[in-house]
Amino acid sequence: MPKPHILQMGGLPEWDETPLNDTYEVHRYFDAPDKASFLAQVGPKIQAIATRGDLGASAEVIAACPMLKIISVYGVGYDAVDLAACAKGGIVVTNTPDVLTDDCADLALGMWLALSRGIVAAEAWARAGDWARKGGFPLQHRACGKRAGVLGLGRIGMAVAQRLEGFGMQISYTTRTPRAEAGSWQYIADAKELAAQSDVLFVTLAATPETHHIVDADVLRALGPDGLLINISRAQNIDERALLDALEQGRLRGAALDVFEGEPAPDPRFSRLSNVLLQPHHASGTFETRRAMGQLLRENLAAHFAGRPLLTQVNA
Ligand code: 8YV
Repeated sequence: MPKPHILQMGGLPEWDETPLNDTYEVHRYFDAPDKASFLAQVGPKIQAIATRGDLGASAEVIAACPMLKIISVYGVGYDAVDLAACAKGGIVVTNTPDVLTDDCADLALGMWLALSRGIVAAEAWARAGDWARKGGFPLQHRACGKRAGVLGLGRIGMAVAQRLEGFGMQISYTTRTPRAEAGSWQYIADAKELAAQSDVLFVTLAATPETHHIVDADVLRALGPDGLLINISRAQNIDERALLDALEQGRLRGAALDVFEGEPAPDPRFSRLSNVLLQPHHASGTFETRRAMGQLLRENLAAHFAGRPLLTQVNA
């Protein structure tokens, strides 16, 4: 049986690359020096795309693959996949939910604690000998027992909120409609109102056209000069320029960010700030989770080619 042809948009760990290469005729888009001529050459053969959450698949790539039937995303977020182009071409999209929820929530909590308590600067203080030279590290603000706003109470937002309960936080959340599972957590319909009632705002929303810049200058103003912002979702949920202005002008105490508009090269304005904690988009980056994500990506492809129901399809 000839192997199906798939287009791979970005690098994956060796433990995924090997089985993919064993099963499929893999065409490595990310290695091609001239993407346009590569697509023109291999596009007509492509039956499936294997991509990552951060890379997705553009309308241009999809249009170059007339035989394409499935896009399997390594990641829960599929905002970088052109869903309109998929709908037009009858292409199904799958993602990797659930398997990454706990690690993403863990990193969100870790980022919040590190930012609140100045853990990164304190480590440098101890390491560089400032402790002996200058004395104790400057006092920081308490993290626990404050008001937390969770913007987006999906799987990851829920896991973040559950962890925050252990820190004695008063939890409020914003979603389109109140969630029965939220128990005693306070539902606040509006993002600006949520920010006004929060000391720390966790952004855990899936990115859609409706959530674009949902955290704008007004929301940041409502969070206020004592507020902290944590983003483990997508950069486009935040107006990054408004955030940088607020941070530079001391209108926000701090931000911890795992995602950036220009990633993998964040705006250099971020690096000049001492009130930020910057992370390289690795909320799902553990061996355990990445292995499970790769397996789910491959299982969705295998189900498609065997004519079985897909495990985690996201579009109709
Ligand atoms: C990954 C992600 O970092 O799940 C997502 O939506 O963005 C992440 O899990 C990414 O897909 C791996 O490159």
